[in-house]
Amino acid sequence: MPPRTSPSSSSPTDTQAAARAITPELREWIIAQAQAGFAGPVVLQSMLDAGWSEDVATYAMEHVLRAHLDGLDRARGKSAAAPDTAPDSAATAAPAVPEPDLSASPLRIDVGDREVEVLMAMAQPRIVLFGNLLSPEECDAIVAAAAPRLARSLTVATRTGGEEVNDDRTSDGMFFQRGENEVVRRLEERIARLVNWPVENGEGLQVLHYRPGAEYKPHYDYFDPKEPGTATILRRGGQRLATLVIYLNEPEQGGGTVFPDVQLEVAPRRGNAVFFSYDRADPRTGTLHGGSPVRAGSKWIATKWLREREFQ
Ligand code: PD2
Ligand code: ZN
Repeated sequence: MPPRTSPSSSSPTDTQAAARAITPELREWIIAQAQAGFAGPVVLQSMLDAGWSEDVATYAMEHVLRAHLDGLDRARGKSAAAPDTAPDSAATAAPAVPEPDLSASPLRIDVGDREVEVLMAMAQPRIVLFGNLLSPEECDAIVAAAAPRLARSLTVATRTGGEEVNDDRTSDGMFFQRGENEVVRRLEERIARLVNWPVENGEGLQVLHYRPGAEYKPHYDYFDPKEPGTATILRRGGQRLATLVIYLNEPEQGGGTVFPDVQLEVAPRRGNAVFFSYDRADPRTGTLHGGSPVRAGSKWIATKWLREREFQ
């Protein structure tokens, strides 16, 4: 039998509730049924018999199986757009998105030259809070290298594929080239090991500086497929799949990173980082997030966005 429903997920009022109903337990059960050779309608009927609403069951089946198949395609080095009929080697399935290995509920993850702490993990949306990603000295070194190069932040303009000043984002910012200096290179290698995603698929590290009053209003980090400029943007490495926001200092007040869909606020602690992933460009991922206004002091962060393919 499939895992049982929770009262809130058996009759959702929207697709976000449906997305939240996909627990790791349910995901594993659906994949196991598919691997055992049960046809979709049979699996669906088992879920309905166990009390799942039709909406949630259909959504969960589509979502879980698509993400699983994308993972298999990636593991075989193929694009999801060009599937083949090779037999499933499910045991070697790679996740479809960057993902830390938390299967053994580790308190720490060895990233080669450092032990990163796992402070909090949420399944849906996928959000993981890490501690000790950077030392205080490394944070200071990144700020010092970025400070002389700051300019008013631009955001990618999906209408045109270019960049524009955006009133929703009142910070100053800059981008490092990937591997531009020793500390950036070290950080990029750590991130690659932490979330099991190639360094080459990462955009250059972005550094942002928020003064008192500055904020980044809630937004999604993926590129909206409905916007005309998105096709141009996607030529450089495909969609964004995950974000890591790294705190380089501590504002005196304010400046948390908020996830309004799940009413979560992450405190900006120096050296810590919040990771979140989104397996499709859709609000149903629940990854709406923003930077709250800085009330006192200032805030420095570095953001790493991870793409589907090599980012050139
Ligand atoms: O500064 C933040 O907390 C923040 C919030 C939302 C950064 C970003 N998004 C980003 O860089 O995308
Ligand atoms: Zn963002």
